Amino acid sequence: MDVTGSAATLRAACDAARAHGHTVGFVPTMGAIHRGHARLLRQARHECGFVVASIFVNPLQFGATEDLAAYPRPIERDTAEAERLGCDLLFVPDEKEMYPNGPHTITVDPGPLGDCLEGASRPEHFRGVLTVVAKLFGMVGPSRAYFGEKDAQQLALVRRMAAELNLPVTVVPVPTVREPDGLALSSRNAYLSPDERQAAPVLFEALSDAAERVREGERDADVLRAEMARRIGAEPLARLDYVAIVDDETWEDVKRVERPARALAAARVGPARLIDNLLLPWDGGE
Ligand code: PAJ
Repeated sequence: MDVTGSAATLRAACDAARAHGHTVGFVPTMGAIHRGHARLLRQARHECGFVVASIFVNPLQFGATEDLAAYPRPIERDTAEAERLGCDLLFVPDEKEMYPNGPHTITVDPGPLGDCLEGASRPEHFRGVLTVVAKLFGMVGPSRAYFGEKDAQQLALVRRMAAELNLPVTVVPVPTVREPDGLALSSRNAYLSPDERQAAPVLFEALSDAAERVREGERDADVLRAEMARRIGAEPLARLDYVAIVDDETWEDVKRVERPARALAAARVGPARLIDNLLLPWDGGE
């Protein structure tokens, strides 16, 4: 595996891979690689001739009060892990390489879906995400780019960006990887104390409970939302941020679960802000 911090070297390597007839697959990350990231990399390896991963803790997507400085950066372990997972090229730019002229004047506007849910709690977050993802797409020129369903709103926005800006890339969704007790893997789980770690699966439990109720016939989304909020609210170590049930295509709040709908939850557990989501069963599915 080659490792580079240079966008020019990255572009040349991707051009060469394409010239050899390889499909270029791309997995953007902020590092602290865990089994969630690993699943993206494995799928890319399976489907593409040339696999590029990036590690860049993107300051543009962190709010002023967020964990930018504290975000874990175990670069040696990450490099070994990317190599073990079959990555061909690891791009690890510094801030100067990504933003040589300081803050951008041109950014990607996420539109209304950028302002709700995660966007309501983290203003400007999705503008930062889409801007860096657009830049990385421009540098790598991937045919296929892999994103986790764990960050469902991010995945939906990247898909919309690719579709509406006619970017020549297929955005590939990858299912969420979880701990045995249901907690979705996240670099931020490292912030949890043992007690907080025990409390953290409450998000998944609330989402699974909603899915179970739908299976048993409940269709009223307000009933499901109230029950999810009650369940998370009953956990003393969790501070609920939001619960939602949205149409899986439009991301509008639904009244009744009669089409593919997604349940989402966000809560603060100790120092960590955790998010999770689950596609609900519906009559046309399963
Ligand atoms: P990061 O949080 O490092 O996540 C990188 C990718 O891994 C994202 O697509 C995310 O959805 C996926 N991922 C994280 N945890 C996962 C899990 N438990 N199961 C499956 N996939 C998981 O998301 C970002 O970085 C950044 O916003 C980025 C897209 C790199 C732009 O800076």
